[in-house]
Amino acid sequence: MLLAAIARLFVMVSKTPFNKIEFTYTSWKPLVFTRSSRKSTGFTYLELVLVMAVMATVMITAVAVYNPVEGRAKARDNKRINDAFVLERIVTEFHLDTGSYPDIPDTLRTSNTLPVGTSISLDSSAAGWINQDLRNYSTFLPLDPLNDATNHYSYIHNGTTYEINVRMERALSEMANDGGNDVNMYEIGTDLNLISP
Ligand SMILES: [Ca+2]
Ligand SMILES: [Ca+2]
Repeated sequence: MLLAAIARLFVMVSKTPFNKIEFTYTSWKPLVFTRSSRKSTGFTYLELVLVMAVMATVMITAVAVYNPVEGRAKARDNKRINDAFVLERIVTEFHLDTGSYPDIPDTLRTSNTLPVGTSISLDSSAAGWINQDLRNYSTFLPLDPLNDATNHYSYIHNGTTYEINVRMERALSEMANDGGNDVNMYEIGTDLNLISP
């Protein structure tokens, strides 16, 4: 009955000029739409209410499914996970080639801060937020999409192990289940206790 009512409503509206549609309603009796010829369509009040309810539900569902704010945060998190693995590759390949990890040991580096003594740019692989010439491994150093005081990347090593941290906005389970010691960070590396909350 519902689908039939929707079909009848669209057929009637598409074939009849708006100013030619008339309707009458008395109590719970059928609400009758008529053409100018006075031919009854038999469209009832109950059918009209159901059609309006379905349309409202569809609109509410569409808004809930497509949340642009949520979508942008998830896109940023996808970039962060990808960047974390890029950083891991850079650090690992540098270690394989040189036997040491990039930058000086026991010094926390963050992607929103240039190390003292460097004056290029944060994303420079020549001397960026990780103060090491890494141009053989990457054109640029990854930066967090926001790269502010809350959301930025972190890196440290102690000469034998390293850790990389990335803070997500929506990927909470990934941060909590990475085996590290901080549920609010996505942690990768060879020792996830080097950086603590
Ligand atoms: Ca974690
Ligand atoms: Ca950690």
